[in-house]
Amino acid sequence: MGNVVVIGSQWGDEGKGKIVDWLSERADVIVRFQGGHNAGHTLVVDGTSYKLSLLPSGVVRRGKLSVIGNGVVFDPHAFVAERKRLAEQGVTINPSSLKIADNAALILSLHRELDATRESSNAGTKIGTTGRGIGPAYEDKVGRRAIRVIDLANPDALPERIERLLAHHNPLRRGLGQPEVDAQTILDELTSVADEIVPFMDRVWRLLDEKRKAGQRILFEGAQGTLLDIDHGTYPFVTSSNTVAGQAAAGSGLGPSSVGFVLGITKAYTTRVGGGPFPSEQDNDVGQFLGEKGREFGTVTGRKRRCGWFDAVLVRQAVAVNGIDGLALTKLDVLDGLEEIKVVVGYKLDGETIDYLPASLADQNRVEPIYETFEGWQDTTAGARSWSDLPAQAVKYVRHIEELVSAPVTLLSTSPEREDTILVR
Ligand code: 2SA
Ligand code: MG
Repeated sequence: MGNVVVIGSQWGDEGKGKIVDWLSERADVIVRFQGGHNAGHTLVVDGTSYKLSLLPSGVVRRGKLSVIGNGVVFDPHAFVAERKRLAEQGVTINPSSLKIADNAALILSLHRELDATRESSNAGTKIGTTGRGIGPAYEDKVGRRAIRVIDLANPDALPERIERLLAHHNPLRRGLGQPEVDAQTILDELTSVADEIVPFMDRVWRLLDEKRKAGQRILFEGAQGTLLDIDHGTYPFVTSSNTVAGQAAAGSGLGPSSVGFVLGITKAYTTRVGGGPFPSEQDNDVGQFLGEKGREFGTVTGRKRRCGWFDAVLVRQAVAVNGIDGLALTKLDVLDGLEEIKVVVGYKLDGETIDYLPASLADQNRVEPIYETFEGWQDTTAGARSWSDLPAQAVKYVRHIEELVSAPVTLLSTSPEREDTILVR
């Protein structure tokens, strides 16, 4: 195995956790390159279940180097809490096993507050965020006023950075009817945690370059999914980072030629959390069936996910924008026992057939899915460990998905257990 980037090809929650864990066993370095503690992975290693939201999956394995890249928005207090939680489970994370990019932007309490205020007010568009302050932190980064990891190592320069930040935030808070924040509060928030962060800080771009030259295998661990990408997703119902494979390079400081194989994780049906368009959503018995059988609740927030049929239009678009080399198809077993299974093969918009997701939100809400109907299978696929264990109809379904989205299925996951993974090619 060379380097691999794992990305979600739908709206997140495709089952990246299990696949990343499977691959991390075979990698030397595991890198997160976007998002923050809005991600959610449950890893089951030797019977113990670990819940991660900010840390790369490599932290639960000995001898792996984990890296938080510059593209991540880093909440220092969430880091301390997650590290403590893992320590209670016997997993120690120290500065030799984890590196945090010195040029990553921080998430502060004021970002979380702004996220919450916006989501609870009726004024703006309710996105249904995870409430972690992700969006506001990225806004400050792009607005060139963020406080970054490196600033924690230079406490003398902090007051000036904070003044600059508050010159933006306090007027904004006043406008939203929120009390102003004073500089000392932010300073205390940062200085109280600096000692627990600074030892992990590193020039990640250089470190990764060295690892690359040494022939080490690097796994890039994406969070969320392509349709939540700030540019390519269902804007404005998206997260605030680029979630596509190209971001693995920009968000880590390793050039694109080293990113390697692009593995798109794809669920055999579709889910999304939060608001926004979802053409194949089944707000009915079918959606209920998928949600219950697939246990579709968020890892971190416990939110119930909306469910619908597989949408080949969306995944085909994800294959193109990510340059997906192969798909890992997950949760096929959730479809076991259905009389018939539907797949979106195109959309109707104003009487015309289209084969893409239109860029405008209004059109995304208006498209009518064109379905193809498959005969289901009554035998179980759960726990299948080879292609020949699968019912003929299930094989047909997988083969047809490959054709519709123009990408081969390279991995097939048939249960949450790590061993229940079929390597197709
Ligand atoms: P945010 O908080 O600004 O990133 O939210 C913006 C949109 O992005 C969606 N989003 C997610 N959707 C599914 N899963 C996510 N991660 C966790 C998980 C979350 C959880 O993997 O289980 O525990 O629910 C995730 N993170 C962001 C969010 O729903 C908004 O639509
Ligand atoms: Mg998830």
